Amino acid sequence: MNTIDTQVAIIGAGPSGLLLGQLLDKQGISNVILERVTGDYVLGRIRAGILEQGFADLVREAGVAERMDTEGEIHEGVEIAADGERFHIDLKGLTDGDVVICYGQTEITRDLMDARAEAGLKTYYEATDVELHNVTEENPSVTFGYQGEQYTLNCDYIAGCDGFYGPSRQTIPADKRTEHERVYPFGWLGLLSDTPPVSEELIYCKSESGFALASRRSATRSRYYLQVPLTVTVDDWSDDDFWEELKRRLPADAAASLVTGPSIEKSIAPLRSFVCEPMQYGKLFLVGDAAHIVPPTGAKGLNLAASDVAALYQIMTRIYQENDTDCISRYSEVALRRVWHGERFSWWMSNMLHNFGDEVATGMQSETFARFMDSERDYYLRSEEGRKVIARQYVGLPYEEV
Ligand code: RFL
Ligand code: PHB
Repeated sequence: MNTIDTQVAIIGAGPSGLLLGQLLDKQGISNVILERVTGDYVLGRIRAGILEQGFADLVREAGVAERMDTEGEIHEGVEIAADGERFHIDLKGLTDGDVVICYGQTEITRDLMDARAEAGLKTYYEATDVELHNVTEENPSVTFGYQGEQYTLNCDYIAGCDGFYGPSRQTIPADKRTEHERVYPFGWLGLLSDTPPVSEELIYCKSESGFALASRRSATRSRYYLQVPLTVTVDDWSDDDFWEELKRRLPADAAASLVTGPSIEKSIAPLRSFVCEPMQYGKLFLVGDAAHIVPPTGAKGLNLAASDVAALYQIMTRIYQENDTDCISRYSEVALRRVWHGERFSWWMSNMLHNFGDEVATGMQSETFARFMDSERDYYLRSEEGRKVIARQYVGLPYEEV
């Protein structure tokens, strides 16, 4: 058995784990990351594209912002196309000048991985059988297998950054946590292509045949999504089928100028709202998707992971620099307040912009629910105060001090 000592054990080398590790290192707090898959596998997962200001500032604080600040695109607005019209949400004008940055999660992850390697910080990729021990006691530890040998990682604290399916959340006894969940009756089929995007700004589209999103990664790389039933698989959709359906759902003038081409990635993500309460148990802190999932409609998943990281980073800094452990119990409260705002916004945007068909999840007839949502769009998209509410939440609510 090999033994390693560190201050903070981080489980998961997704954006949450990597960003936390980098920030802690800046404060001289030692940390080791355990990751189940290879670095290339992590980089192959095509996910978020929109970063809030708070996230970008945290990446700058971690000293890893150079490429994000040169290659990332500043987006001052987004469009919502619905009911035959295009509505412009002027993010910058409707907030205090706030904007979002369009820069892929893959790129942020790559930048963080490179910085970690450069700083000589340890990540065990392809770690097996990761198990957490003694999380409510003085000396927690994590055991794992690596290249055929067994390891024990002794630590002061554990950050569970291991996504929705990781072991951290399950370590909290079932009678000590409450899980809230809403599974939606559809998923998003995403397609990445090296084609010029159809629009400079993102277009969220509500159409008769379902939701679509026109997003981008750069002037030459597009990312599009279609709402699809849960019964289909990626193999059911050829590239030609995808482009044809996308044209049907985009506003007519955008569809007319759409440039199509071969896909370089295609995948389906189910839509879910999920929150685990509390997010801290003894010496274990849940961070990001390990504690909460949002449907991607509000572009909030990665951004909520970042606000968790910001809160935990403050707590760890206070523990190690000021010997203040009282702040530990504030983590859940502070993180969850912002998480629930993001959950509500993502749920609401999803309700407004998707077709729910015959699903009656709200205790009312599906046609009645659709009418409520028609009215919701009518009010929020046609009035400036409505667009202001959307803009404020889209750019992100402020971070709270712990
Ligand atoms: P991750 O990225 O899932 O990383 C968790 C890591 O933990 C590892 N792991 C383990 N490691 C060791 N031992 C084990 N037993 C382990 N089990 C798991 C996993 O291999 C993985 O590497 O969680 P993290 O770091 O919290 O990051 C969260 C984000 O990835 C997620 O919230 C966003 O991608 C959500 N999301 C979006 N968020 C935004 O803010 N803006 C967006 O525009 C946006 N678009 C999206 C999205 C998510 C999508 N999908 C596919 C779900 C678009 C899509 C389509
Ligand atoms: C993306 O570009 O992948 C993306 C952008 C905005 C969203 C979801 C996904 O709301």
